[in-house]
Amino acid sequence: MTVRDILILPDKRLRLESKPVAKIDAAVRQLVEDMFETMYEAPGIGLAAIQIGEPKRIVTMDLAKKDEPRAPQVFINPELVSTSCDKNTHEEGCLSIPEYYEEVERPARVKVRYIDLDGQPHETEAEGLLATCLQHEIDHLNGVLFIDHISKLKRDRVIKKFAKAAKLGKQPGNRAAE
Ligand code: GNR
Ligand code: NI
Repeated sequence: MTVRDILILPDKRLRLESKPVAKIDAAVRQLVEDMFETMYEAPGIGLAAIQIGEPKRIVTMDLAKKDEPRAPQVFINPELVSTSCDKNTHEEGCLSIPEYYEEVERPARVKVRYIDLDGQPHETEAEGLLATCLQHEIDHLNGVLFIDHISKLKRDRVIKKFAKAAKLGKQPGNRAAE
């Protein structure tokens, strides 16, 4: 179990299309463990494998509240089967774009197909935070970030801020770096 480094904007690997998992072997189980360790330590409620530099279609998630016991969930090769016409707006953040939050409108409900760590297929309907988070994570597997769903003005502003910080070898959000 290892806490791994999280890729930060403008790391180009965040734009890669992740590859489906063909076989759930020891390496995949190890990667999932690392993803949970990294996600809990960050802390975040979801993580896509590419965020730790592994372009594989694997998502970890835990939507339990702070006072609740952990509720780890793993989605392998998740696919959006269908999305509702009605939308929902939720404030989103991303561990790869630290300390930037913005409202994002997405379908309110989604049907998702995936396989679990035992290789068993599932299809589930999600709404609320789970629907938002699943869409956010599946986007990562396709090289899409939540800032791609906000206005171009806001997106360009945040990309510029992170590009500048990277050039200075610093992280925006860290006030000393600004
Ligand atoms: O920790 C996270 N919080 C969050 C809040 C609203 C919508 C999506 C998310 S996912 C994010 C962790 C992350 O970057 N996952 O890719
Ligand atoms: Ni994210």
